[in-house]
Amino acid sequence: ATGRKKIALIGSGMIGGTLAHLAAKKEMGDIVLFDIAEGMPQGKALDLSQCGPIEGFDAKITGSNDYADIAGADVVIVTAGVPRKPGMSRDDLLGINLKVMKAVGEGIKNNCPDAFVICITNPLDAMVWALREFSGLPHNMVVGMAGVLDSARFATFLAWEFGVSTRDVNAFVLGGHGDTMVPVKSYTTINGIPVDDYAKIKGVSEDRIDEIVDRTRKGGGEIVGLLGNGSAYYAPATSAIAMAEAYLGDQKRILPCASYVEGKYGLDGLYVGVPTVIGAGGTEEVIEIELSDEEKSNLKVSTDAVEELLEACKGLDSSLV
Ligand code: A3D
Repeated sequence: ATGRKKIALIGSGMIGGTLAHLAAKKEMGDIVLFDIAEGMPQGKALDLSQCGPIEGFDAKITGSNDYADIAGADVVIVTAGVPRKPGMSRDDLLGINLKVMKAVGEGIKNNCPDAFVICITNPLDAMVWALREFSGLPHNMVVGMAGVLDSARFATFLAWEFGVSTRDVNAFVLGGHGDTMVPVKSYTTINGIPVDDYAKIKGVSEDRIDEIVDRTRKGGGEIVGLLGNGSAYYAPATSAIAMAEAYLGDQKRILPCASYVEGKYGLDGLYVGVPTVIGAGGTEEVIEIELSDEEKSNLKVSTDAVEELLEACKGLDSSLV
C-alpha cells in the first residue's frame, strides 16, 4: 500500500472514463478502472496516464478485469451495467443491471469491504439498494448519486432563465431519480431569495417555473434523445466526484443523495433522494425537512415507484427477499 488514497471505478465506460480523468486531475488518489470488457479499461488507463505530463498530475491510473485489483480501495464508484437507449425508461434496465450489481457487490465485499461506495447505475434507487444488499456493507457506506445531478440540472435551467450566475442558484430536489423526482421550489433559492419571490421580482410566471421543473424531471431523457446513443456522462461524473471529495475530505457537505432512510420522511428502509451529510463517516445524517402537503404527496408518488422497483428486484433474485 502507498500513502495515497485509492479510487476504484467499477465500469469504465463513458462515466467511468470521465470519473478517472476528473479524479486524476484533482489528484484524489491512485485510480483503478475496472470493467468486464477486456483491454478497454487498460487502454483508457494508458490514454489517461498520458494526460499526466501535460496536466501535471502524478496519479497512477491502471486498468483491470480482475476484482483483486480493487483491494483496499477507499472509494468505489459504480457505473457498471448498461445505459438507456432512446425510448427506454430507467426501469427497463432493471433485470440486466440487477445481475451486474450482484457481481459488483460480491467483488466489493471480497476486496474492499471498508470502502465508501457510490452507485450511479440505473435504475438508481433500486440498484443502490441491491448493491448494498449484495455487498453487505453498512448502510452509511453505500450511497447513490442522483440528487447532486438533478439539482444541478434544475440550477442550470434557473440560472439561464434569470440570467444569473449558476453559483448563486441553490436548487433542491428530493425523491427517486426518475420522472417522479420532486424538485422542491420552497427550498430553492437565488442566493437566499426563494425562487418564487425572485420570479415575481423578474416578472417570470409561475407557469414558466413549472416548465423548468418539468424539464428538470425529464433532464436525463432530453440528453438521451439528443445523443442518440448512450446517456449523460460529464455532469453525472462530476456529481459523484463531489460526493467522493466530501467523504475523503470529511467535508460534512449537505448533498442530496440516494441515502438509506429508516424512520424519517415516514419511510421504512428504503434508498431515496434526501439531503444527506457526507463526511468521513460516510452518509452521517439524513436531514428531514418540512414539506408542503403537495410536496409530501409528490414524494409519496416517487417513493411508491421506488418501492415497486424493489419488489421487482426481489421477484428477480430470491436472495434479496
Ligand atoms: P457505458 O458507457 O455503457 O459504461 C458501462 C460500462 O459497464 C461498460 O463499459 C460495460 O462494459 C461495463 N459493464 C457491464 N457489465 C459489467 C459488469 N458485470 N462488471 C463490470 N463492468 C460491467 O454507460 P455509462 O457510463 O454512460 O452509464 C453507466 C450507468 O450509469 C448506466 O446504468 C446509466 O443508466 C447510469 N447513469 C445514471 C445517472 C444518474 O444520475 C443516476 C446518470 C447517467 C447515467
